[in-house]
Amino acid sequence: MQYLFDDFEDDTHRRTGSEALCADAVLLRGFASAEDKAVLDAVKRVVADAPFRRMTTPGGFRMSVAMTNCGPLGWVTDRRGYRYAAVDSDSGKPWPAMPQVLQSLAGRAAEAAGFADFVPDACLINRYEPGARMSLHQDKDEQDFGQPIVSVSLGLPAVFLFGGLRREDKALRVQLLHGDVVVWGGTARLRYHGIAPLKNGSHPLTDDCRINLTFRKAA
Ligand code: MD3
Ligand code: FE
Repeated sequence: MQYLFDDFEDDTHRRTGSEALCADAVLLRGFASAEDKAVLDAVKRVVADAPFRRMTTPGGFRMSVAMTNCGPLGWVTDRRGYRYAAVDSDSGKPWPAMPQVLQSLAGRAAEAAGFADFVPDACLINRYEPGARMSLHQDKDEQDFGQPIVSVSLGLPAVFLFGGLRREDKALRVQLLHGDVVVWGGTARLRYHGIAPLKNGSHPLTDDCRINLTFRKAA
């Protein structure tokens, strides 16, 4: 009878279900909702070992989004460039291991979107406070663009900007809500994307912020 309940939720609250954002990008509405507390607990454990920090771009700008990582590799930026690194330069230690609940969620979401056996080696964790934004960019620091990226949104809602393969292409806007998961693969993998400045708000599980996790196969 699970499907009846799922349909009920779709039709009355739009909390679950999947929709294609474009070719090869699947939005799984509410896919992480049932495990939101376990996911946020896992994030807390990571952050205890590798605190959020605002990194510097190669051009010398301090990012408004605070970041940390877990897994064998972590995405970093500094004056030397963007790259994946095995060591957190703030602590001199490897990034914290990827909690099983996070690895499992990413694998199940990829599977639901048609990517079997997705095993991420990097999870970038972004924290947006009101006003924080991410300008249009491509994710191209990974070695194999045939591997998808899975993103999980928690806490305050954000407007996701979703462009084309060229920076000039007009960006569509879609709201990402607590519990939403998006899987980007195939032709969507190199689309420009970003996040509009976060609006003020309060969420029962994250207070005044939005947390986004992106799972990648970087190496
Ligand atoms: C489309 N993060 O960390 S997640 C990033 O909400 C990043 O924090 C945003 O862009 C955030 O690089 C957006 C959605 C997302 C992530 C990766 C993508 C969309 C993507 C890679 C390719 C195409
Ligand atoms: Fe990105």
